[in-house]
Amino acid sequence: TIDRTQREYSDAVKKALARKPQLYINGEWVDSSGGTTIDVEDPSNGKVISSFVEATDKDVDRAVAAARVAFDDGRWRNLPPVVREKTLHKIADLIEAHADELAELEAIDVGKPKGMASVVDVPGAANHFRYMAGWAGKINGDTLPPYSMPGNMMFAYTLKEPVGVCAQIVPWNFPLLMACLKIAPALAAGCTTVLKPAEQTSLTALRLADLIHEAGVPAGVVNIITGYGHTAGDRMVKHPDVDKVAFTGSTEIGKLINRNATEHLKKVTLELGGKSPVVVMPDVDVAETAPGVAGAIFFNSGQVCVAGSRLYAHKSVFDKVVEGMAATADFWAPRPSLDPAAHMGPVVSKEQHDRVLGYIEAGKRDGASVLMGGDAPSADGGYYINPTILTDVNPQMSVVREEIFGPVVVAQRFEDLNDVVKEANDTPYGLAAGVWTKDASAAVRIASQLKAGTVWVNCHAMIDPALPFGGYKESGLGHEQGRLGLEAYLETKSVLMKL
Ligand code: TXE
Repeated sequence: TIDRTQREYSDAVKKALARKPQLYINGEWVDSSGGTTIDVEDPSNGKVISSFVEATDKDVDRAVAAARVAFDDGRWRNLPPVVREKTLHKIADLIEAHADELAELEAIDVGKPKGMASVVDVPGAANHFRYMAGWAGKINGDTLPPYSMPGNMMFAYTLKEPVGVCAQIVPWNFPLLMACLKIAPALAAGCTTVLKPAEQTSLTALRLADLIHEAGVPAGVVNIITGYGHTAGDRMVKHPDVDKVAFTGSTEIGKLINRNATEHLKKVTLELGGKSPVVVMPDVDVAETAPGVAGAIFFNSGQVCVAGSRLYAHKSVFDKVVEGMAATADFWAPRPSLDPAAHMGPVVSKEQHDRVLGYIEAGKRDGASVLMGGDAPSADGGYYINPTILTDVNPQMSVVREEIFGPVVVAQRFEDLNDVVKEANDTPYGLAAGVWTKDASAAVRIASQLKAGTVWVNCHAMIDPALPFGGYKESGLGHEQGRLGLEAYLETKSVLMKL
C-alpha cells in the first residue's frame, strides 16, 4: 500500500503561500476593489493552503486601462528590439533561478509530481521566453514589386506591427507553461497584456508576475489578475479596449469566447480540447511501444489536451500492447505530488475527480470492460484516480467520443488500415494524434491522413517552442509557438507610395 501523506512544503513555498492576496496591475501589487478571495487547495490532500483575489469588473477595467496606456504610449513596443530580447532572456533566467520553487508550487497547486514539473513545466516555460526572445529583433515586413502598377513609380512595403492589448486566459493543467506560452510571444511582438490564470491554479502566475517585474518589464505591459472565468474572464474578453483574445481551455468555453470576442471583431486564437487517437501498427516493438502509449495517456493524470486517449492497436498486437500497458500500473500508481517516487499525482480538483469517475461509470454502464484501474484508491482527502484502461468499447460510447481529461484510455482493435484512419478521424476534435510503427512509409502516409494539428510518430506529447501548435476542427483557431505563434500577435500593414 502507498502512503499518500503529502510532504512538508519548502520555506520558499510557505512564503509564497503566505502572500497577501493582491493583483499585479500597472507594475504594482494592488488590492482588489472587492473583498472576496478564492481558496487554493492542495489536490494531494484536499487541504486549503492559501487564497487569492477574486477580481471584480473594476479590477479588470483597471488592468485593461493600464495595458492600454502602456501600449498606446509605446513604452514597450518602441524600445529597441535588443532591449525586448534581453528582457525576455532575463525572465527566462529568473524562471531558471527559481526553478525548484516554481516546480513545487505547480506540484501542490495542480497535483502533478514535482519531479515532472521540474523537467517539463519549468524548463518549458523558460524555453518559450528564450525562443520568443530571438524573434524580437527579427520582425520585419517585405518590399514588394507592385503587380499591376508601374514599378518605377510606386514603392510598396509591408510593416509588421503589434496587435495591441491582449486578454490572455489559461487553464489549470499546465498553469505556468501556458502563461509563458501566451506572454512570451505577446512581449516579443511588442503587445501589452492582461493575463488570467485558472481559478483552480493561480500560484505560479502570481510568482511569474514577480519575476517579470524583476526582469524590468515596464509598468502596465504585463498585468496579472486572478478570478473566475464567467466574471473576470468574461469581462476581459468583452472589454472594448482589448484588441486580441488568446484562450486555452475547453471547447465549450472556447466557442463562447469566440462569439463574444468576434462580436467586436477582436483577433482570436483558441487552443481547445482533444480526443487524440494513437494508432499502433502490427510491426511495432511491443516492449517499447506499450510503455510509450501508456505514457501518452497517464502523463499529468491524463489532464493534457493532446492526451492519447483513444488507442487503436492492430489486432495482431492488441493483447500484448494492452498487457504491456497494464504492466505499468505500479509505475503510474498515483502518489502525492511531493513524493519523489510519484510519476502521477491526483487530478486537480474534486470537480474533476467526480467528472472523471462519472465517465468511467458511464463507460461501464455502456458495456465497457475495465482492464486496469477504473476506481479511486482510498486516500485521505486527495483526488486520486487509478490509471484506467477500458476495452470492449464502441464508437457511440461517451468514453470514446468525449474528452475525459483524466487517466482513462479506451483501447480498440483494428484490422484494416483504411478503417482505422476513418475511425481515428471520426471525432469533432483534431488537436493531435500518434502513430507507432517501424515502417517510415506507413508513418508518413498515416500522418498525412490524420486530421490533427500535430502528429507524433513513435513518441507522444513532445512539445517544442519552435513547432507551431494548433487544432483542426473543434480543437482550436490559429497557432501558438513557432513563427506562426508570433504572427498571431502581429498585424500586417501595406504601405503604397507614389514616387
Ligand atoms: O475549463 P474552462 P474547466 C477541458 C477538460 C475539462 C473541462 C472543464 O475536458 O474537464 O474542460 O475544465 C476561464 N469567459 N479542458 O471548466 O471552463 C477559466 O477561468 C472567459 C481542456 O476548468 O474552459 C479558466 O481560466 N473565460 C483544456 C479557463 O477559462 C472563461 C484545459 C479554462 O476553463 C469563461 C482545461 C468565460 N465565460 C480544461 N469561463 C485543454 N484543452 O487544455 C471559463 N473561463
